[in-house]
Amino acid sequence: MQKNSTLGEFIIGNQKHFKYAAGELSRLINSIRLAAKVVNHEVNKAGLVDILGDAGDTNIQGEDQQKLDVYANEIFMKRLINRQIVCGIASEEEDDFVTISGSDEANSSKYVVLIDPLDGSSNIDVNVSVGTIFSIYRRVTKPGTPVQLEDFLQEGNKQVAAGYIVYGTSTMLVYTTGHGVNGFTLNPAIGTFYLSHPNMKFPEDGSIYSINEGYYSHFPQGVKDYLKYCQMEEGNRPYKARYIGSLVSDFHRNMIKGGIYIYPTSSKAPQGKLRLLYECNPMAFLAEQAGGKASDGYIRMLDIKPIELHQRVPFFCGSKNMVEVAEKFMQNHPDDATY
Ligand code: AHM
Ligand code: MG
Repeated sequence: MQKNSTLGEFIIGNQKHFKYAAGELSRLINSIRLAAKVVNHEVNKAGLVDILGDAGDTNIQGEDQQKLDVYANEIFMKRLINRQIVCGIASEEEDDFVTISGSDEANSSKYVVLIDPLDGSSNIDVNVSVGTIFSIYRRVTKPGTPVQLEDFLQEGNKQVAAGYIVYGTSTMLVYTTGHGVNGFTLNPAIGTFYLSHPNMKFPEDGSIYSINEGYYSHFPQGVKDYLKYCQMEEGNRPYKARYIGSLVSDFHRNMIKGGIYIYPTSSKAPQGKLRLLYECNPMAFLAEQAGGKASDGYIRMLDIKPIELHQRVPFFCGSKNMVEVAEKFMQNHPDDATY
């Protein structure tokens, strides 16, 4: 598919890659694309909240102003539910998964979606990029019956598609269906995503490390040792430290420039902070599809068997060689593998 083709054209043009229910998956990705445009519109107006009223206030029509993460959650949920193209959704913003039934189409739908509607939302108030992360699986229970928890608690290696939208200096949708990673940039004037970054690849090596180093004293020894390694004067080191505090943006930059992102366990967050199902697995799938690597420091992220919807895990992700070196430092402390 040539550069400059639209996302709509690309989705249709690549249907042949899917083994089953291709039309259904295409329509699902299309719905995410449409919801992303609505959320993008709202995110871009975020600075005007100071003029028009704070979240939590009542606006001129007497409606409550919403926080953007709540709004984004509603948009994605509503779009997917109304179009009746998935049988279940789990969102970082919801306590439990949502079962979609009603029409024959939803009842027979084969896909479930897991979503973090607005990740890094604490960055919105300060005009820093945020993102949406999504992950799609085929259900494992029988179509036509209500979805079950086991449909969502699948290993990341079972994902059929995953992606993110980064609301940055420009808005991009980046996704994979297991055949490489492609990035599309929104032309806001006409509301169309164009293929701008075909076949994205992590450089095998890099010189950027992204971690919240403020928590250094709380990190496990393997991470502390790796950070000292990053800062040592040797070869292409010391590395640059770059941490936006918005996973999607940090990942996006590292994929383009080469780097590693780490959110480890700490004495403050003994399981880590990031969620396996909504954040780590989709990013890990994208990373691997782009030639990168992702793990919990010890085992491949995509092979971790989830035990609960909102499970947290430590996350090491990025350029292959960098992740492998970080893993070596972790493996010197095997006791930290149980968290
Ligand atoms: P969120 O889902 O509450 O937005 O938290 C996830 C975000 C990531 O985007 C980011 O990398 C991380 O939290 C930053 O956390 P910290 O401020 O602890 O460094
Ligand atoms: Mg999040």
